[in-house]
Amino acid sequence: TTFSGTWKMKSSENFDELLKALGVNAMLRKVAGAAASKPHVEIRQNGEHFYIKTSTTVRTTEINFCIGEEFNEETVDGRKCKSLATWETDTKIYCKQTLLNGNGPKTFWSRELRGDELILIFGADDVLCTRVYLRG
Ligand code: RET
Ligand code: NA
Repeated sequence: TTFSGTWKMKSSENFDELLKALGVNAMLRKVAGAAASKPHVEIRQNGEHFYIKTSTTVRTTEINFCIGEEFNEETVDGRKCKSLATWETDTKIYCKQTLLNGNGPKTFWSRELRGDELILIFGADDVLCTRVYLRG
């Protein structure tokens, strides 16, 4: 089985806490939280190559990467970073992010297939946001 397919979010924990840890102000957190509650995710996996498109009404991101090869992306709050994804297990990708400019909390994401679900975790220092997706 692969990550390929379209995904709909079933639950989300701590997204607001994550944005707080990233320094996003209350007004923008409100807009971001509302939009991020109905994301549409499309993933195409070919072996170790991934394309992930995450769409919301206010922000859509697309990433293309290979496991073990550095790539450019943005943190959840939209800051440019270098990223490196590695297999943590054979069904879980761990991606470490390094900001290109300035300072901020240490950030990462992980994406794991668990049964029918895709578990996405965003981390900022010790704050974890967990988002569960189902195919659909
Ligand atoms: C920022 C800050 C500036 C204002 C807005 C934002 C919106 C972020 C959103 C993120 C969605 C993330 C998802 C992740 C994966 O599940 C950049 C925080 C509006 C909408 C859906
Ligand atoms: Na999401």
